[in-house]
Amino acid sequence: MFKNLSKYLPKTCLWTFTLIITAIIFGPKSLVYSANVTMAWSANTEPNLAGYYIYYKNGTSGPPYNGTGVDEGDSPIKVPVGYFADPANPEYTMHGLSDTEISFFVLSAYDTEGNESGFSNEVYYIDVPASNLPPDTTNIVYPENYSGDVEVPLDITTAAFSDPNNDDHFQSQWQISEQSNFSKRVVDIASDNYLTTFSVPHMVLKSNHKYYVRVRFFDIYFTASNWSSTVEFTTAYFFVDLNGNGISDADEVDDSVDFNLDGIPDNYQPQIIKCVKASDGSVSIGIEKASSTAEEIESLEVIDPDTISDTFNRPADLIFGLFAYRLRVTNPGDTATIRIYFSGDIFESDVFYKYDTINGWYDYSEHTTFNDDGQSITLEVKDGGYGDSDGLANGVIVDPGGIASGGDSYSNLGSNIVGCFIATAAFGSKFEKHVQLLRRFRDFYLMPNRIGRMFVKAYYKYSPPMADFIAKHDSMRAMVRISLLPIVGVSWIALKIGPVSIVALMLIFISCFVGLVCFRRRYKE
Ligand SMILES: [Ca+2]
Ligand SMILES: [Ca+2]
Ligand SMILES: [Ca+2]
Ligand SMILES: [Ca+2]
Repeated sequence: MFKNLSKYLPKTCLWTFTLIITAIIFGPKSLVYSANVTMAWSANTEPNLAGYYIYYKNGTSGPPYNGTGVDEGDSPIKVPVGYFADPANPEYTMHGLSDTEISFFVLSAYDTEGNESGFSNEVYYIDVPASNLPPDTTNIVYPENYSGDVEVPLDITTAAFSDPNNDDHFQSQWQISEQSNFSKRVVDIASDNYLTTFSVPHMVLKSNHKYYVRVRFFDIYFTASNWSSTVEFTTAYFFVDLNGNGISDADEVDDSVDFNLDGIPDNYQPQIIKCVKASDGSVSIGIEKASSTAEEIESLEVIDPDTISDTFNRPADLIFGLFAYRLRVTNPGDTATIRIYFSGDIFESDVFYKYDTINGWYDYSEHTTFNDDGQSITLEVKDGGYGDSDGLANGVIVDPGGIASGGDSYSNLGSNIVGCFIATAAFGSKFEKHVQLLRRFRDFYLMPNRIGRMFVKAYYKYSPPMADFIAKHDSMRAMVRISLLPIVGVSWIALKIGPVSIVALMLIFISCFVGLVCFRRRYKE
């Protein structure tokens, strides 16, 4: 059985060119103990092409492709172009693949200088036994059929998986549509992560709107069950947008915002740019169309990262939180570019992260440009491809993402340490721009060295009660804000211009901290 998954596989492309290869697989099929597979693909046409790498693995789809055990060698198998009898129609046969597990394959090309392209689409191979039967048809248990007021974000859940051969549950395909016959879908995602619960991607579902959902299960041989019976539901009225600009009326920016610096308030330019602010006012973001294929920014919102239940690979610190938008493109499958402005400094060392249901959290650097203004990035996104989380070339791109501080990881301090408690208490929000600078300073200059980490650890141990105390006293808050300003200033210089004396900075931190402790003691007495 052969199938093209055409799945987007994020991979940092280190090289100046990217090659797309479409691979197909065909027989001969299995021998007695193990399978032989021949792959064929469209040849790469770069003049300095030197060969291909064939990557494989067994079990689950997606990287890392670190398979072993094939007679030709461990993954990746390097095949110089001279190997092929007909380089215009390359074919390659592998011997000794597993005949009980699914094998997945991707290809890359390399040139005469050793540069490697990105991956091709993924293909798979499995030898299906004649006795295999499809899994039993499931049914959706939440939401219930004809239910209204369904809260968003929504997790759809099904009954448990069962299979007449007792096979394992390999994958589920989830479809949501505005039509009862599913002629056009707003979501069509096959996931081996969301098997009996599906977290509908952000921005897919509109407020107070009727939808239809269905699901089918796949066993380990990629044999599909029948579709579940369709469930009709209506979302709650969760989005008040009386002026119809696609931004929650409570989260609109005022007329002073002019991210694109053309002298016209962005609020008067909805055809070009749309802006939103976090509900506490600490962060605002503007999204501007940057290619002719970007037809309309339909909707934009700031979202709480905690509403995404999948935390695997999630960056520890999303400097401006997360935001999501819905972009309509001219034609299904179009590639579009947009420019995103932030209400605070961003740095080249930052990393733009995205989340989608198929790939989870991933580094989006390959399609992100940090602009010279230090306040904006340009993103390239493709309907049904990279940067689109609805899994479909349907003319709409839905896209949650955020800026992660590029500093060192500090997960060894325990989970959820993202705030600078004292600064947060003084400035009112962890996303406030002064607090952001301090968080970055911590990540860049304190976390990478041992003394810095010790200080941060002590700080996180002793500062929460202090922060509580500060937050409750307005005069203290003002005083702390003023006393933090020199530190913020030095942090800014360090981040912007480069490392100054770290020891001196840490001394300032420590002396301010000690000063606060003493002050609090005296204040209490
Ligand atoms: Ca089966
Ligand atoms: Ca509005
Ligand atoms: Ca403007
Ligand atoms: Ca799409």
